[in-house]
Amino acid sequence: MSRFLRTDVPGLGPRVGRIAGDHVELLDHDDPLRAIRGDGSVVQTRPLAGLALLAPIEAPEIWCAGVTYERSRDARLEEAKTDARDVYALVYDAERPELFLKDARMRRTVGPGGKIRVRSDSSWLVPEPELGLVLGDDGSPVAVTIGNDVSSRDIEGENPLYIPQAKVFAGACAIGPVLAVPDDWAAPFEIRLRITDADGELLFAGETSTARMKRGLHELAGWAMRDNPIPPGSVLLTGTGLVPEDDYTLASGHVVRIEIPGIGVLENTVA
Ligand code: DO4
Ligand code: MG
Repeated sequence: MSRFLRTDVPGLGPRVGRIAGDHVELLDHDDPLRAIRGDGSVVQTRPLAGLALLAPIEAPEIWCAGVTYERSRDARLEEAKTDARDVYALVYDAERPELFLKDARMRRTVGPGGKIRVRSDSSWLVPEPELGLVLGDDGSPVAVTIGNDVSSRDIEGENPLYIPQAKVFAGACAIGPVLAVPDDWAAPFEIRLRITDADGELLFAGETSTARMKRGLHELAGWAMRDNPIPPGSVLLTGTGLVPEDDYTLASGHVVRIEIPGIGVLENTVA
């Protein structure tokens, strides 16, 4: 898999880098889609270790798919407080997926090491570790990354019409650490989640695989793009298959570590 990152180069500003073993070849531009196409010349080579990473792409929009795993459907049924809980079972089985706009212009999204946030009017918040698709010029996925769709379970559980408030708020999303171009788009990805508190005590650990996803990656991208001009470089998060136990809520100082082998580790602390 070829992999690309972004970092701030002193005197030059943000630049895309192509990872080559334990080094990074920094390019003469800051456009990850161009880098994926092979455009650009190398201006510097730096060791990968210790490089401060920026979000791997300034995504014009971030979209999310929901209830794409059985585990997510079951969690929504458990948290729902209204008679409207059927909507989750129905959307899991329907041809049309659930899709929602999570962010635009990176206003609510941080990169690797950035601080994610909780809502002041929610008492039950969780990280949602998800495979992210980077959409290219024609809307097809051209790369993958890791995403965290931070969500409020009590606000969504109160009424599904509150989903935009449960999902869209300052610090509610993280992406990174890199963009990876899969050699084989059909191969599944393992997704691992580990949450620790400020003292390093383990609060939750779990893993799943995109093989458990009910829908295909290109299928989701196709639905998102249907009659909808999503700009190139936007990211589509493909849903969560991991949900911490019901007594867990994100709190200040908690560290969320999401690993997808082949892409890397996205780690963020709650502000
Ligand atoms: O219906 C709520 C969205 C669920 C979601 O974000 C997910 O399954 O990842
Ligand atoms: Mg989600």
